[in-house]
Amino acid sequence: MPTLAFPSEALTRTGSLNVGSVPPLADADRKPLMKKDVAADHPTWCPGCGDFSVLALYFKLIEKRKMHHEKITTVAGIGCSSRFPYFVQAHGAHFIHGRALPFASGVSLSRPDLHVFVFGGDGDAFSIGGNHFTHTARKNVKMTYCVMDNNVYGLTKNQTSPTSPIGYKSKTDVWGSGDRPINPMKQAIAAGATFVARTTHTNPNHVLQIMEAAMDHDGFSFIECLSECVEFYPGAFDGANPRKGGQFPLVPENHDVTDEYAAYQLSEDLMPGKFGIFYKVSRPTKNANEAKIISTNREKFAALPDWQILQKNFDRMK
Ligand SMILES: Cc1ncc(C[n+]2csc(CCOP(=O)(O)OP(=O)(O)O)c2C)c(N)n1
Ligand code: SF4
Ligand SMILES: [Mg+2]
Repeated sequence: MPTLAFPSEALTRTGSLNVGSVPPLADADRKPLMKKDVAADHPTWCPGCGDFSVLALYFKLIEKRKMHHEKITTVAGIGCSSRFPYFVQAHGAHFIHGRALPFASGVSLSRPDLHVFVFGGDGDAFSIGGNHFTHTARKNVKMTYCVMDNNVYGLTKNQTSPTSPIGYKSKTDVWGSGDRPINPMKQAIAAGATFVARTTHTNPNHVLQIMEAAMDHDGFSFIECLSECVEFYPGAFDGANPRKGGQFPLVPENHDVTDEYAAYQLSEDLMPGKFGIFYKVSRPTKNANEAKIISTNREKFAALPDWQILQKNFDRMK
């Protein structure tokens, strides 16, 4: 009876289970993945939706960084943008609205060999998921969270989102929104994210550059990626698109990314705003802190299996 090696050795390069006796190929000998190997179902977004470019650049990232199927983990909540994992032929989850981050935290903490990517919308991130955003950022759980901000709820057909500007007319604000929008960059910095960057779907090279830098960051990396909803909020980001008469101002070269106050100041200007890395600092991750607790306890109770160590903890709580 063939035995299954678990987890990564159990998968061949095509992602299927390796139940035979042929040993898996070493990473260096494996064929790099191309877009066609990871592109799943045909995306069901409206033609022209900004989310298409973000997905295409994620495929480019996978290709460029030579990731293998079993190492790609794509998690999302609910929304047009959150349909992302459906379109990626690899591991992932389309989870509950606003709850992608707690799910992703579990994956990240239990599988240190993976880099978890989370994609979602402004509603998913800052309305229903606002609390999770704050806590995942402050805990510095290692993952990359890319919010595809279109300033509207797209999937549910045009309601005001937390990033809709004052005056925006939607089904929930027929006379125009009167509520001050949140500033995602400030929110991320204040919450304790250790990597905070901004980009826009209309500048593919920049998106890829930011995705790579975010992936390489050891901690919670947050990207606000402007992504136009052509159906309900067309033209929302023309001000940041030089092809539509707007501007694409980069973060100044002399900006100190470790200066929290300077990062705040950069976040003041909303449209077009600045593009690039606003903030990047090094702080212990929850992953590292938990790994330390686990190894200390394993040493202390060396003779016990994991479940008995866990049982001992439960017993202490009685
Ligand atoms: C608990 C719950 N509440 C509400 C909804 C309905 N709902 C689905 S997506 C969504 C908002 C999506 O907006 P956003 O996150 O900005 O994504 P977009 O569609 O704009 O990409 C809402 C309110 C839901 N699915 N589950
Ligand atoms: S409704 Fe908007 S966000 Fe949703 S797929 Fe269409 S263009 Fe994209
Ligand atoms: Mg949205």
